[in-house]
Amino acid sequence: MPATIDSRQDTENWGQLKANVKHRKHRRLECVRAGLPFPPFPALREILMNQLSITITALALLWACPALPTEIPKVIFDTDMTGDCDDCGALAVLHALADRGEVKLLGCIASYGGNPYVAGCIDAINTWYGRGDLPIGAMQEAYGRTESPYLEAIATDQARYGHDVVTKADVPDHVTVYRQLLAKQPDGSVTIVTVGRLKALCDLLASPPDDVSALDGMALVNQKAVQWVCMGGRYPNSDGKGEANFKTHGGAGYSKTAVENWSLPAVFLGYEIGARIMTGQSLLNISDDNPVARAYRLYLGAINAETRESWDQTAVLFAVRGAAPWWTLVTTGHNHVDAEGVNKWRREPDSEHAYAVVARPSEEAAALIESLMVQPPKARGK
Ligand SMILES: [Ca+2]
Repeated sequence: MPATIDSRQDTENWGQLKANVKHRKHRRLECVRAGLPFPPFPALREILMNQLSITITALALLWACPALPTEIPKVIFDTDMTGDCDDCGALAVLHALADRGEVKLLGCIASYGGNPYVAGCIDAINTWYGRGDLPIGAMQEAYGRTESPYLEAIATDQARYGHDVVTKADVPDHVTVYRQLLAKQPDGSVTIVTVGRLKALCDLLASPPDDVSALDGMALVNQKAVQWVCMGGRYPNSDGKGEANFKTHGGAGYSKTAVENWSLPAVFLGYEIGARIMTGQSLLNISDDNPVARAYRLYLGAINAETRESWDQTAVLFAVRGAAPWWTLVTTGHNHVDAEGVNKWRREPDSEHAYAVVARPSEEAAALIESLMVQPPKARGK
């Protein structure tokens, strides 16, 4: 991928944005779709103003929506935390940004149930960051991979982390919690971030009305969500390669179903976005009392490495801060996913889909993600 986007792409994106903002009713959705932060936050403005090399596009996009609403993003984090450590890193980034007042984390969904300890590891991390009471829903069926170098060690160490969830049996199922979290929120306000396989999201979309809501899953999502941010696929296409979240561990059919059925804005951060952003080294110097550091130490030890790609962190960073300055968006077209989980960007017809393109050197994004992952919790415990 190019380190910076060319001027033709800049012009296309900016022209598309202007047209959208001018002609469409829901200006806020357009800002979300374009990856604009809502609201603009001081840290990003500082970065923008201090970096002379920032593209004109990034500045123009930032100021394009001066009358943005003042609420911070509300996020549901849907994770397959099992076989890789970047899910733990992404959850750490979300908590760090929540500590900075930039996002409200509503709850977590474990989309894998093959290993029973996913929910316990999530709860240990949430408790480390002082949010041990955050709702967690977990896939109760044995779907997904089972092997993990860190889940059981962290989930069962209640003496060290003080959390109260150990296995998926200790929490409700993923659909119930998804529906409860959405039903409580104002209309058009929730960002769903998925950083794994899409079975949990598909189960939500297919869910019938129940005691939680008279709406079926599709209607509930369309009423309560504002966007979906998805780490999945490769862009502009994954021909010949595929991408793990979209293709492996039985995920292909769910990828196709989720992408085809989602009708609100959806932004995809592909394999190529996180693959160049290497992080985690700083966590190796931190005590096992931090469960994220322990997960990285165990995972990196198992693969004999000192850093790891940051696929999942890019999705949460986008969900909270938007595209600029790290990425620009291609917004014209739609993401086509076939039954094998292979995706291809098609220019027509246009849709609510967009995908991210690298706009800044990966080392800069890595430094930001690394700093957020090691940011000490504002408060710990329940
Ligand atoms: Ca993941």
